Amino acid sequence: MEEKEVKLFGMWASDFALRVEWALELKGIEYEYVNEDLPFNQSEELLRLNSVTKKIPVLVHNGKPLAESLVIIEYIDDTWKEGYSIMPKDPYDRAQARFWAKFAEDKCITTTLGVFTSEGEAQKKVVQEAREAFKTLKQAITGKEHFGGDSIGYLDLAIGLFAFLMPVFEEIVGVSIVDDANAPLLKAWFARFLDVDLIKTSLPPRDKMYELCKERQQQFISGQIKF
Ligand SMILES: N[C@@H](CCC(=O)N[C@@H](CS)C(=O)NCC(=O)O)C(=O)O
Repeated sequence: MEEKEVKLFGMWASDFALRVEWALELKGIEYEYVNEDLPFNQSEELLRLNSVTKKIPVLVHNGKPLAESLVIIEYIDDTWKEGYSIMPKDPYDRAQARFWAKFAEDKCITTTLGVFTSEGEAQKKVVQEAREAFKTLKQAITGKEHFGGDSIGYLDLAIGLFAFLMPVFEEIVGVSIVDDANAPLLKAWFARFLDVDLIKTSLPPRDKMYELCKERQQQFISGQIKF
């Protein structure tokens, strides 16, 4: 079979890889998908392509590899300029979108994983931090249908992983982080984002995801894997 110009190394349950899949789908780019066996059996090819972090996702375009999901999304938008615009056009809006994406990476992802992998008093503390972080995100969505405006864009792809994963994490841990009392605008956006056709049809089965998340939680807690 002829090798495609674009290849994505991902893993079926990876939220970071899903972000890139969404960007490729929005642009209508054809690509070959390589599903990696994580966390312990990365392929030789992946380790060669991303010898720095050894993580997925890795996008290979015309033989050249690129890592880090948000960097890849910007590259996709810069390279395939026609059709759907993922980044905002205005430089200030673009910078703001990057600011909030960094905030989500630094504050929301870290605290959510903290809740997921801690117990007792330590967990109570990090639950509060996570709730505050998600409450703060409302500034970026107030008055808008999506973070990108009327349609989904860069920031929606960056934050979208929570729309699917947060309820799964909350169910496993038995605490609520994004709810109608704490972050109603964000909770409502979760539903709108998951209702976008492209997103709806790309999500892995919830029960399979639930089982995998439980397994990962034990691996984190026992120190077998780190974030
Ligand atoms: N900041 C990275 C995170 C990527 C990441 O954490 N990937 C995980 C899978 S979801 C991975 O490859 N883990 C394997 C490992 O840590 O060796 C991105 O946005 O691309």
